[in-house]
Amino acid sequence: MSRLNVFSKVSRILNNRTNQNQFIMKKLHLSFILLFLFTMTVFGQHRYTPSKANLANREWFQNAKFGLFIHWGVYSEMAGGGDQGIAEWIMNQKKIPIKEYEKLPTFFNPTQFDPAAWVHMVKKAGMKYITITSKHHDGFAMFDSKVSDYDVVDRTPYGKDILRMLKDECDKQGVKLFFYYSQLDWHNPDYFPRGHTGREYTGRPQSGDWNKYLDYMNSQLTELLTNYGEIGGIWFDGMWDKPNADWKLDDTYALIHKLQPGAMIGSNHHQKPFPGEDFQMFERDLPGENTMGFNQTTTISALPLEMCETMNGSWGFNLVDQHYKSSKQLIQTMVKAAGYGANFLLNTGPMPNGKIQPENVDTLMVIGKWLNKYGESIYGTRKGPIKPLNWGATTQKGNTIYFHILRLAEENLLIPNLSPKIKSITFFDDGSKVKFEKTDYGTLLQIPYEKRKDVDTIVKVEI
Ligand code: FHN
Repeated sequence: MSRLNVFSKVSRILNNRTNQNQFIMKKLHLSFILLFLFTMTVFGQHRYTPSKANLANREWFQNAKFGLFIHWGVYSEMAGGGDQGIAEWIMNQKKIPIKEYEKLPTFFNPTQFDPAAWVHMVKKAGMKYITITSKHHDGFAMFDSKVSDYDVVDRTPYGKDILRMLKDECDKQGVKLFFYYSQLDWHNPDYFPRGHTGREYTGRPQSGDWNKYLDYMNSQLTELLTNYGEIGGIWFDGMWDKPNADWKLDDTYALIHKLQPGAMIGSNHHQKPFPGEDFQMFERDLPGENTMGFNQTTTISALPLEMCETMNGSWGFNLVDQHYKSSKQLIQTMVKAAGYGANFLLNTGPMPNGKIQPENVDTLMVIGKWLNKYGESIYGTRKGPIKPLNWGATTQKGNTIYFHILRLAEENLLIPNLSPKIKSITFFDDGSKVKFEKTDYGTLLQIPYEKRKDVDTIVKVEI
């Protein structure tokens, strides 16, 4: 072999090696980038560590168990427009252009709004917190916003900050206040590109600046988190209108947690919780269920849970919807929710004069009376050892398990054998002993018909 040949062979081998090395290096480089991106994503997802105050609030929230949801806005004046539908959606349902809808605030004058009476009612109902709409999908703020004049102070003859009035009263009477905030907005032109709702009929130009909208939203949230003292948290809704948009949740959530580290964030996006959220909610369904078609996920996370429910079929005040759920039905739903460890957020839509519908007040008072007697089996509990079933649910506090028997055709209830061992079983109402027997199939409890309560027969099991 000539020298030249040897040289070119060696150089070919070396070249190949270099190419191979370069290839390996490139591969390594790419893997590195991918690893970095992956770590960033994962790290990003986990970088939120709830503050001590936040964890304490989560604990408080889980103990509280029962709250009032309030859907109040200028839509209440239309009272559902004679339809059975969801009254707060009237702008979208009836395709009312912004120009016309803006007339509603000009005669919104709830002179009979008495926040002290509202909060008093809440306490009598056994509720521990309120979640009120600060802005619903129509974009109208029920507080004094400085970044927009489309609010209750600037646009209505009433001219007072509803949220401030309510917050002051909540503080006086020791009730926590959460703010519902709709990310979806049918009024702001920068909510663009539009989502599934609030489209052409609104009369907005076919242009807008999405980032400007997010700034607007974050500014309003800043107002809510700085001007009203300590709040329970923010209850988001509306992301489902534009599920694929870049909501920059990390920024918004970080802002909220920076302004009030204790404030809890929840979002009704109907999916499993996103990083940065502090509780998970279920709309008109028990956790994991999907009878209404909202809950896209059956995931029940380890976060505190909440189920929200209407008293009739509407959130906002609806004049013609008389399909009220009975207090029995609502108590039983609350009990089942508690059996999942979830809070029950029961809604009312106040009337345009500022009063709460008497039908709703009556129902709340019945629930309050029930809780007054049986609250021990709900407040401060966590889900019990047996998942809610047709017959009822279980809740637990320390070594006490509460069996809530809601419907049971037979006089016996077979439950799995519990560990640690059962020490005693008594009826909640009169403390009398419940006869029980351990079998190979489980423990058989005797629940005679004469001991039954109409709403909930509670049996206390000590382990
Ligand atoms: O569209 C809203 C509706 O008006 C109401 O506010 C409920 C409450 O959970 N959430 C949305 C529907 O998912």
